[in-house]
Amino acid sequence: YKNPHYENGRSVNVHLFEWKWDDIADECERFLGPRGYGGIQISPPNENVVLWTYNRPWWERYQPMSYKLVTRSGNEHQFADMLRRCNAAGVRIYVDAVINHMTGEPPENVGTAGSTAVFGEWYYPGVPYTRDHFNWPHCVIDGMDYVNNAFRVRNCELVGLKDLNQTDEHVRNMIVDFMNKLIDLGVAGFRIDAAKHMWPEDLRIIYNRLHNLNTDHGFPENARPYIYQEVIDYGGEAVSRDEYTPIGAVTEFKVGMELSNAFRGNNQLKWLESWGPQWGLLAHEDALIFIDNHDNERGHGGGGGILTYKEPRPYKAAIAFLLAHPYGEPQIMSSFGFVDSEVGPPMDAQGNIISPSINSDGSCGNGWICQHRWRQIYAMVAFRNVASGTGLNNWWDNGSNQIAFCRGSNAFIAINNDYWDLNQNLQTCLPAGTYCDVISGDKVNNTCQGKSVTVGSDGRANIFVGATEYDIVLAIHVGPES
Ligand code: LM2
Ligand code: CA
Repeated sequence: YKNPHYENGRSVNVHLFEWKWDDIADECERFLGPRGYGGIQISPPNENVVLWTYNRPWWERYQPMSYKLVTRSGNEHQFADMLRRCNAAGVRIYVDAVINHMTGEPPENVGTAGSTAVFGEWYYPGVPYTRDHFNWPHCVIDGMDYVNNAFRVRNCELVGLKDLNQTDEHVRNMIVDFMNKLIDLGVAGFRIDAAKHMWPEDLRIIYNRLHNLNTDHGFPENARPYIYQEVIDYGGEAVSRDEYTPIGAVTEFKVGMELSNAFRGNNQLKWLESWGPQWGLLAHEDALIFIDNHDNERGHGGGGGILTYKEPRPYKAAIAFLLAHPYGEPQIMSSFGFVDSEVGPPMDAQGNIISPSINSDGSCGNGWICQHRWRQIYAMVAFRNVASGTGLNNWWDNGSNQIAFCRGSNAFIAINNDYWDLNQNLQTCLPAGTYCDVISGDKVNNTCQGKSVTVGSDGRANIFVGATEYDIVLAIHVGPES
């Protein structure tokens, strides 16, 4: 369950938050496939409650009404078409699986597929679930439970969302049928939403009943779905991330916290020489890593203090380090712009999501940020692909916030987070030649639009990253883009 089953030569999972299935299919063919991205996390594909009361917030999608594949992102036909097209383009799809709970008791009770619920009866006919399928006695998690009561964290309600009992056979069957339907349609795996709130023993049983990935979509025989479980664990809680690593991969939230801290200048970059488990992080093969996710990007999920697209200079540098370093399985966020942390994606008066437009410079419009289309980010996806299979070597630092390292003899990166220029003759580990710095500009018609670096026969080059430059990163590699 810890292999994302990327196609050869690909890496990096991008969360296309609230995107529509038709738009994702287009993006696979016109951008993500050609640029070497490995996969996409999509928003929950199953029916959720419609909340006009709050002007269709993004979080309505974390309130399931049924497992029918009808949401603002599209219907089942569009979902299946996306899977065909993205898998054909070499890009995998991972589903955000909301299986801990059903919708709570919001002021409305009609779902995106038209299903209704009788909240007072715990009755969800669209599945169906009845009273017997939820945890009893009814209770709601409070703040102290996270510190000292794992039972209540798992068997009481998360913010009033009706808490399913995954120990019940009917509940297991409904969840397994839902997930197997998605696997048969061609998905490569799942983000398990709110995994902390479910018992690892129950999850293990559910995972073991899942089908192998669909070989018609290019997956190898006997391939198990990739499973990354959302467990927020900064330490000191009754539920630990380590309870979940025996059954699948786990989100490592400490990565975003530590790298945000460092790239904000609150910890020296030189310490990153020991980046990885020595920092108290999960083992490499267990860790799904990211700077920001859809919750902490907007101060939800106990988040905050995390770098986001709103602080682009340190954010891009933190992502560059995340992608350049071999540790963990990286994911990047692709957002819509927001001021209000509750507001949903760009939409028209009827509540239909407005597609991102694509500007002539490749960036997105209509309110979409599309970090995955930022040169400094897609260039580092190519860097990671070129560096695949190599280790980290020739670490250099200046004793404070200037660092550089090689990935085998395939790729080299330098980062300057000091207030003075980085100007050094460094070992790049690359064959002699002239390379384009992929951060400061694309290579067009064999010409660098940004900086270039000349590597001598000894592998050394003069590396310059000025303190006031637009970006604080320089990256070169043996791939065609550099
Ligand atoms: C998650 N991971 O464990 C998701 O990443 C996170 O985005 C979800 O919360 C949460 N768990 C449940 O799946 C979001 C959002 C909450 C929101 C819930 C449900 O962060 O604010 O809660 O989705 O939509 C909202 C209201 C809350 C209300 C609740 C139930 O904000 O005040 O509680 O709905 O009606 C009474
Ligand atoms: Ca639960």
